[in-house]
Amino acid sequence: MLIALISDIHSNLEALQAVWREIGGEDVILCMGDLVGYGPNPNEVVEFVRGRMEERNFLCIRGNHDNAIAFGAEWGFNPYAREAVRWHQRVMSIENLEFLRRLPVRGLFKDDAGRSYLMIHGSPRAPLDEYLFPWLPESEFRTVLGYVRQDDLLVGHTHVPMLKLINGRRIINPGGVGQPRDGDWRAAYALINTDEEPPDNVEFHRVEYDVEETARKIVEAGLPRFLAERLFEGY
Ligand SMILES: [Mn+2]
Repeated sequence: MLIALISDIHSNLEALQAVWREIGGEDVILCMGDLVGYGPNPNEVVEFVRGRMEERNFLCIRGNHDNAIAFGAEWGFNPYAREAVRWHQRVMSIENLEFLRRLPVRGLFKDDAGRSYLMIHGSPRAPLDEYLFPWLPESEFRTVLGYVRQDDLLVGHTHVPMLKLINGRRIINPGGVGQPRDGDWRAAYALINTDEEPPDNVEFHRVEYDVEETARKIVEAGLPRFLAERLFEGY
């Protein structure tokens, strides 16, 4: 079984389509939230995901931007993010907002080898808000795993790819599809191959997409220009 991990699409349709061309045929897709926010195509991204969730094995949880846009909970957002939240609330359809409201905060998955996974956008301690950055001390990751009953924890939120291994258990972040922040502008995703032995059966991938087009649409929509510029730098 091949499990594709994606996260933080952020209304970037071009990045999602580029990733989908590589993972669309995998057995399972697990998405760790933030379908929307920042980018220019929230309705298109949500409708793409809704359609695929109906026809195949595709699980998706809620991120802090999905939550902010669906419920108006934007505390702690920077001015650019907040402006994008307001813009999303104006342009998104009722049906798509309702879809965001129904996304669960946590997801569970068990693969065909019996390994179990907890999906959460931020961390078990603050599901929508805490950032598990790769440079945190190992003791933090140990503490976090203390709140998880499953074998592995799958997160998003930082937009930085990460693999932490602690006593045979893993914390995996595939990186950001639609707004990478590790200095590489290309869309990020990861693959778990359950035909191989864990923990070394996860691979991180990058794929180029039409970033010029996404940036053009951000500016055209009247969203902050900074949100277009950062896509080229991957920060
Ligand atoms: Mn995000």
